[in-house]
Amino acid sequence: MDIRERINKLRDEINKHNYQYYVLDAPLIPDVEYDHLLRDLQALESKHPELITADSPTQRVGAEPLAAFGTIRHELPMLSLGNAFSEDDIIAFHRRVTERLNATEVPYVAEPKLDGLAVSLRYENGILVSGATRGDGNSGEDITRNVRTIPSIPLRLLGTGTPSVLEVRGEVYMSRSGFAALNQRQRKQGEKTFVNPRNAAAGSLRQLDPKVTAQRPLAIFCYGVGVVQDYLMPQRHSEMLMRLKNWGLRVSEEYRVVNNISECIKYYNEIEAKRDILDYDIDGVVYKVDLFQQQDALGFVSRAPRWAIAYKFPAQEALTTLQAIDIQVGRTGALTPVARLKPVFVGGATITNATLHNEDEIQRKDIRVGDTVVIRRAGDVIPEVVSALRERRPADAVPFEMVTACPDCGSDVIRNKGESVVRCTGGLYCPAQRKEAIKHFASRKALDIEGLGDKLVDQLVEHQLVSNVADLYSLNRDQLMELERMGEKSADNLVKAINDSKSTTLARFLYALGIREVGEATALSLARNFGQLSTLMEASEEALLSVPDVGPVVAANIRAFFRQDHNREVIERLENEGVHWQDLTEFSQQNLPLKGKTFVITGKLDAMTRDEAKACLQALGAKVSGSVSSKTDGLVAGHDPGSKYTRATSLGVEIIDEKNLLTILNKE
Ligand code: 5U1
Repeated sequence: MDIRERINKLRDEINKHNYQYYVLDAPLIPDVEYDHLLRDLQALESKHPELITADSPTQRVGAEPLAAFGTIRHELPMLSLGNAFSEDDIIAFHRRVTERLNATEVPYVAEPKLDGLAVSLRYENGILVSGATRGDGNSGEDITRNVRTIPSIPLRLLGTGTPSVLEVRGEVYMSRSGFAALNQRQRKQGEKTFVNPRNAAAGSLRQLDPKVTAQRPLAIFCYGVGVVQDYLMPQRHSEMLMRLKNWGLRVSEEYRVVNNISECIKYYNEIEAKRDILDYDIDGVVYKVDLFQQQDALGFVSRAPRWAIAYKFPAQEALTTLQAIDIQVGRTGALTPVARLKPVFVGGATITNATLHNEDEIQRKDIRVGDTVVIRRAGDVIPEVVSALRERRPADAVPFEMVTACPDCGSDVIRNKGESVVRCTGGLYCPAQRKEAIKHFASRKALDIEGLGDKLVDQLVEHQLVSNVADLYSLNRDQLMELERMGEKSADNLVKAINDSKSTTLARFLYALGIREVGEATALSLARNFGQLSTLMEASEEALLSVPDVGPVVAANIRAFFRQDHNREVIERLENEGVHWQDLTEFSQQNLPLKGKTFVITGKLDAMTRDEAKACLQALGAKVSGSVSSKTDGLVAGHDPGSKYTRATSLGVEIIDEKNLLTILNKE
């Protein structure tokens, strides 16, 4: 047998044992023998490095740590699940399903709902090529190098006849026993311990150094598929689970086909009763319509399938004393009242803080400092204060009053009509918002400072080199070179990029200020309508309301922002540093390029929502109408345009596809 054959044979042998051990939980050989096989393979590969392949079982851990995760777009979105909290919710779900399908009996697959992190794995011709977090459902972080270290994730699928492309969806988690061992190890080494298995799994999966991930006891349960190419799909989800298992992917042993509501409820009760003896955390069960054909017929509502639901276990609750209410300023300026609690153990963790959501909730629940309160913790959700026990209220309990100034920077706070959130208005100045404000300011659609990424902003703020956006313009190469991973050339490039950003447009500058709800389109509208920053800064509410895309809330946000001396000082400094743009006064409303034109928008656009497209067109002076008539100048048509498209073509109205729209809007 030649070397290549010996290597391949060893790899097949090791892959088989991985499968037996990690997927079937039925090892065929003792650990020492397995180690022996692995060492033999390592020895052969080190003698013949030219024969090493990425899917070899020796190649789980990559070499160098990454500086940051890249992004992976999910070819099919990763969906989220609707929640049910009672039998009635499940009955209602079943009714919706049967009514839509016009069927009396619908088989479901019931599965435990793991309390871990959703991931998507992509196999091409049977080889693992990438792994991504769920992210926002459309794209997530590229964690390929980390998922490769997880022993129950095969680097190569077993068997032949696998799809040319297979996206597998599943949950990465840490077993309870693994979690306990990890924390013990962390304690011994004087390192920080983790609060619960979910946090530990999340922290481990999001390590930039895959060697760290490799040392963490992570595992996966696969529960579905995304894109599948060149493969005859089975008719049922339950069959697909079997196929995943046969390909070497780990699938929960606990899934079951259930045929009616009473079987669904029975399954829930059985799993709940088993919950404490499982070696992993679950927070409920999931029901999925078994037949793919029926799933397709049911479709989706927004991001959640109509054919599946999570029936969550009741949250865990405990009693404790509310010692104080602090105000926390979030990265975006939202002020959240946070309960400081007498430490209490609930749902597997000691809780000292819990959210009180907002001032209305506190008033509605009549919660006072000194009260005995009920704390609830559900899965990965931040613990919350549910209620106060009035009968235990001490005479000196203190009612809550919301602050009128930001506790971090002293700026005024604002609460918009119809909103429950109170926000700090010192966006450019407030320390709590510092990092976010700078990241936003430097982002591509704002001042577009190439090379000034999130990590660098974190460092600049942490090294106290930058405390607001104006400080960026006095940075020099020597200061930058003190930062991690910053060489001479990168420092020079960044200084140049910062300098180049000084020449901008008023619209970009306004967007860069990060005024609440002033997105790109609104900023463009404001720039076109006011032409000059100074006019906008002094604009009355009435003047602001006359701008397309500006309603009372946006107007109030703009006025509150420019009212803060702190913000005005930063703007003045930016102008003194040389940030400039062309005066747009000549673009005042009469000269807007689409003045007098009427458009209708239909179908789904990729680059923006229909509302954003509408605002952008309005900013250029166009009218946007809801229906097509002979007076319509153009129909902007995205995907699946529907009847407006038919009507427009029959009336001879010009059809504008998304590419043309972007050209019109000058966004290409
Ligand atoms: N077991 C299981 N967990 N889980 C989570 N199945 C499952 N399916 C999911 C999610 C988010 O989503 C699909 C139904 C789309």
